[in-house]
Amino acid sequence: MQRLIPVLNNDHVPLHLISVINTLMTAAKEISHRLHQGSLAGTLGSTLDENIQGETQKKLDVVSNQLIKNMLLETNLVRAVASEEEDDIVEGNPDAKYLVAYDPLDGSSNIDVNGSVGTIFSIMEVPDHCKHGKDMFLQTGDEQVAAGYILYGPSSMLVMTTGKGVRMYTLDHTVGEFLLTVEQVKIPAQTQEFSINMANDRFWSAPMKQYIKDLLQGEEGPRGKRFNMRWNAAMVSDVHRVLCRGGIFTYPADCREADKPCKLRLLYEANPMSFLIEQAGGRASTGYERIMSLQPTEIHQRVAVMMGSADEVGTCLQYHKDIPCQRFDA
Ligand code: AFP
Repeated sequence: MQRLIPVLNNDHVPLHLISVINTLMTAAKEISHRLHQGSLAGTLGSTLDENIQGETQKKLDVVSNQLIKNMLLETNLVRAVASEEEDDIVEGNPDAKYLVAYDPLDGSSNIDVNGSVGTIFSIMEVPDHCKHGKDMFLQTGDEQVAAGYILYGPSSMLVMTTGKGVRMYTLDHTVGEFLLTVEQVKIPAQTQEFSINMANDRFWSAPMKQYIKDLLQGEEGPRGKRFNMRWNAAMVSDVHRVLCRGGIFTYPADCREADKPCKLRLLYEANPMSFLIEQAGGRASTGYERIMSLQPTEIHQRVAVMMGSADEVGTCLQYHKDIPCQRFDA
């Protein structure tokens, strides 16, 4: 089986970008090891701190964030990093060309119950028009040069793209290498599986309520077929399933908190996942706009997400076209 670096070399990925990706993999191997140690590593549980998102930080959130940040900045190939766990960007080599936005441990509320979690990353280049500060990161998802995630499940898997399709690699712990295990990921256009947190039903907009209501009516309803539901409470894990066998993953806007209608973050969750989904033949939308076309206005901004099997996402978007409503997120 092919190792990661020869595959990237064959794709003519620039050497410095390969080095940045390889550094992320080194950090991921350490995170994978600590996670699989569980409570033996002494890093389960929460800290007494909250991150900028207002979420209690798990010890492994902090450990993973520090690992990735320090290893990336030590390469001297990274101009700056933006992390879910950092209030502001952290500057690196002023002459470097790569920017890395990442969620060090997505799904971290699953850690203490031994659930799947993952690291999500998005890599961009420093734009010609802006060489300093957080505005460097305010680029559309279409500007990403690489994106992916490491899913720490029963096996640790890297799923990534550099714009030439999506490949999956499995970590071989005996040799400490990510080996190519899926050469080309293609999402089926149709599906009978949806992924949403149903507990929020009463807070959704009218189009979303109707879309889900019709799914739940199965064969007798307007969709004319039965659907199944999955919700792992970790975007990495739910999107991985969609990439493996199709489906629609959605975290729509809702009216629970007027000042926070959306949950998922654009720069280091929605954009990298959208890059993967589109490269694998799927679609990724807010319900009204294509996610990778959005112009970010701040590094931790949140966005509504509907992504996966192209035809099913299209059906969901048709409900948003046909049913008028006052958007929570606009
Ligand atoms: P945590 O990292 O705080 O566990 O949040 C995970 C997440 O951002 C995303 O990965 C999940 O899809 C989503 O939140 C789960 O949200 P709910 O807990 O509201 O279902």
